[in-house]
Amino acid sequence: MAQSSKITFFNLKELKDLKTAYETRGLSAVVPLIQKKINDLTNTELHIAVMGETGSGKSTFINAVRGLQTSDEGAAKTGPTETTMEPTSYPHPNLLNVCFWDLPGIGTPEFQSAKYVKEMNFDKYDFFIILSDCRFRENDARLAKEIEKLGKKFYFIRSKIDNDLESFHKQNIPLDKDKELDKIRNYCVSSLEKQGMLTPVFLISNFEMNEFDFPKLNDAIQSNLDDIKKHVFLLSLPNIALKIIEEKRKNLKDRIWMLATLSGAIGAVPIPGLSFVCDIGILVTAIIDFRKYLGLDDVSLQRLANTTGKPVSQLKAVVKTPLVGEINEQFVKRLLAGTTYFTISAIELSLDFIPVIGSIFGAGSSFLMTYKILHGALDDLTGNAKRVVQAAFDSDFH
Ligand SMILES: Nc1nc2c(ncn2[C@@H]2O[C@H](COP(=O)(O)OP(=O)(O)OP(=O)(O)O)[C@@H](O)[C@H]2O)c(=O)[nH]1
Ligand SMILES: [Mg+2]
Repeated sequence: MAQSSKITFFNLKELKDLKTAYETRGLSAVVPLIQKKINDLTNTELHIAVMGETGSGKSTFINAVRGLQTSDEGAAKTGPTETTMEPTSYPHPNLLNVCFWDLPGIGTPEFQSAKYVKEMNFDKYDFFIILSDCRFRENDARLAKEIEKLGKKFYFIRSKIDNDLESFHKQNIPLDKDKELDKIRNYCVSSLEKQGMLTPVFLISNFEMNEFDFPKLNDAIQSNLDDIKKHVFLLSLPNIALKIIEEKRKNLKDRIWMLATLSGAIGAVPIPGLSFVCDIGILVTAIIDFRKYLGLDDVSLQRLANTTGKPVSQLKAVVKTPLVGEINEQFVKRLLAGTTYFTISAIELSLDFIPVIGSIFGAGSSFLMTYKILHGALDDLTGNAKRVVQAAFDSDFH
């Protein structure tokens, strides 16, 4: 199937290893290879450093990208008296392997970039965000050059863009929004150019993360990450736009054949009384994970309600799936028994795209059941997550 032929997450060598393992040692030899990949996709760490002058909005940004308000548990303290003096880590509330680092301000004139790089342990970060709420200065450019020397990526963000636009309203000045944004963007880019740094600048408001250049920033970050880290980063994004939900669906879909293969392998080498339990375990865990990544668990819904100022009951009212209740063995057994609950299209049932092993599993196998149920569950959860986003933002934007 042309549409499904791309196997993501495995490079050519890994696919060859899978094939060889299967051909020489059988199905059970494939299990650890797939298990390792799923483990990487779930647990690979991502460390993101956030820098900029005092008051530029670092802590607020770190909260916003994690879908948190300052008042939420685990949020970074914000405001004029909360200056960060040493690197502070802020784990993502749903993905503990994703960590944002709030680094101390770089405002002093005697700032020494090389010393800062060493003291802040730049080696450990995957990429860097440099924020400013006005133009960028010499210190920002010097830092970026140090980051470049390490072969790492940085992204310049001009924050508080809502303030700039608001000032037009306050003074009753007519506003051509795109023109004004271009002006600010160009101004920031040229302030960096003057420091010998040719690089894009992304305009954002920490209070309206689904607006302005936030989508472009995400695209830029993703384009510079390897497949595994890109997957982890994408899953960490707040569920604030239909595009993000849709990208998460595509990424999670690419995990399903692996989970089904594990389930199928366990089913194909039955341990009396155990195999069924193992298969159920895979399904229970996957459904709970999918739900969390798509922001449909109770805590995530509450957070989105806090962010948007909507009562959580209004968001829950558009959620219409049994998958938001308790997911346990009994629940999954009921799903398996009710074969009509989830349907699957012919295209998705054509398993010829699955490397090596897809074709060996017949109808009714553990592989196929897992494959069907997880496809159905993912589509069901995605539809609900999209309705939640629409209800939260009262619109059907992007
Ligand atoms: N309007 C607007 N205000 C913002 C934005 N981001 C942050 N702020 C406000 O700016 C002030 C400073 O934000 P912080 O996030 O505490 O700044 P910081 O960079 O962490 O500051 P230090 O920790 O002192 O270095 C707070 O009052 C925030 O509410 C934004 O995008 N728009
Ligand atoms: Mg701070």
